[in-house]
Amino acid sequence: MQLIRNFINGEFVDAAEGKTFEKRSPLDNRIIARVSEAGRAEVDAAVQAAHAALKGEWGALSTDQRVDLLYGVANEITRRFDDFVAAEMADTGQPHHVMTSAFIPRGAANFKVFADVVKNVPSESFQMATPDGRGALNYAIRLPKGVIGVIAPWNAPFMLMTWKVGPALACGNTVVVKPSEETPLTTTLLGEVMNKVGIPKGVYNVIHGFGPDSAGEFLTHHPKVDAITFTGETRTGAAIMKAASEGMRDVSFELGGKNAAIVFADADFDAAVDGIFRSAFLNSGQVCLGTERVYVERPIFDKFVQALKAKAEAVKFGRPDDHNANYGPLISAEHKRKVLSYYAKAVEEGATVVTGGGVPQMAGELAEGHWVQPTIWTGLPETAAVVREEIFGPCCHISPFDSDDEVINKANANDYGLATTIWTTNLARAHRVAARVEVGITWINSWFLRDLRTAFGGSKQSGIGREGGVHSLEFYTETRNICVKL
Ligand code: NAD
Ligand code: 6OH
Repeated sequence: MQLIRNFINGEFVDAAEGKTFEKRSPLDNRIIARVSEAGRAEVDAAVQAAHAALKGEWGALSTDQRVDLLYGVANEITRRFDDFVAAEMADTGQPHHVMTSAFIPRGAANFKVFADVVKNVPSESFQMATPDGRGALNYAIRLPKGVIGVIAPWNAPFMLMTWKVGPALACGNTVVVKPSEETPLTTTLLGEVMNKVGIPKGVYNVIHGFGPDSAGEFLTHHPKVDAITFTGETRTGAAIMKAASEGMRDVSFELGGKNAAIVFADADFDAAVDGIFRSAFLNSGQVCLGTERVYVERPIFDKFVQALKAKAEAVKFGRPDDHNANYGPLISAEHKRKVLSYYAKAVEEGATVVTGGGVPQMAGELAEGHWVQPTIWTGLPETAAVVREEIFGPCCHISPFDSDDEVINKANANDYGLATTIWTTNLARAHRVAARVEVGITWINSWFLRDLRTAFGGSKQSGIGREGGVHSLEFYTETRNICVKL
């Protein structure tokens, strides 16, 4: 049985107490690895190593030298592309094409793009007048914040973890990463890449474990962690924020969503159906930016529901490497229970189940996996739990609307505010509506089209702060102003 170790100060290490937990395959619930669970001692060793690296070789590098090393990381991820694809497929059970077209290339891009950003960022300067007429010059320098605690989720593990680690290292910080207990593999594999390309010891550290009373909590409470960046559930974010208040540490949070899609009757119909199919069901609906609420203008409502139903019913469940399959399971038995409890609740609340609502028949050992059907509901009021709460599964509720004001009010009547999509050929209306929807990210006639230089993050309970391009520098560096009397 494969043992997944912690990666501390450039070495793969077991926990001193020898504690391990199991990693099961989402496909068939088989145990595929054991994972060494970091205790307080390992978390402390990782943070101390990260701290020492800041004061050592890493801290002494020029920006150009750091940038070259990060290009090396990106290239080495690309060279070991197949290993990362295999590891991420084993962890998540998601299809091969999702890994190769999106999630793993983004891992490499997350290092390359932020290396480019730090290389090209201008610095601020202001000249000022002084009473003696000679003036003064202010200029700003950016310094790394220090040791960054990175807490990552399981839904797109490699992409979301490197989205934090890339900019953190580009800015000269060091990191201690706690991947989700559900997805330990690619984060650990990245340790091999770091050693291969010569990233100094202690710059990138990985500790495995759970949240409360485990590695996550030990890391977020560690006094030598200077800032915490987290992607995951809003409730977990609240617990981490409390921990960060000890010592006044900064946080950056990408949290949950209950994203609305707005489809106007004049939309390119097929493009809208395709886009919403992807946004509701990609990665088995386990995408924070995914659509769980669809609002369709009344004249095309029935036609739209039928078209989305047909696509949802055409998915082919199967293993990631089965070329006849295109659809994977949920991450865990626990998550399957949660999603199915919402499927039951929708029925209790009086939904019309357009399609799905249960589990597919799987043959052989796959019958033990965490499969659920893509599910579409109609007919619920906005107050229903499945219309208000984040489910994070392959499901959406579709309701009709009659006016811009009505649909904007409905889209905004939610505690979350992560992303929205608007589908119309009337671009003037699209811009007007986009400005009024209370979210951090709006796509018009598309979904998940990502330029990594743009601001990314959520409004309301979907997050704190923005990352992406120069916005990441605001979190991963500290700006100091120097005033020179001339
Ligand atoms: P989660 O909050 O359960 O766990 C995320 C991470 O936090 C895991 O590594 C977990 O071990 C750790 N953790 C849990 N409790 C902790 C604690 N008390 N202290 C420290 N660490 C702790 O989230 P998840 O189930 O892994 O991911 C799904 C959630 O993530 C969904 O809500 C989804 O919307 C959200 N998400 C958001 C974005 C975004 O960009 N906004 C992206 C992906 C996922
Ligand atoms: C959530 O599941 C997806 C988040 C995406 C990003 O953080 C990104 O950078 O594209």
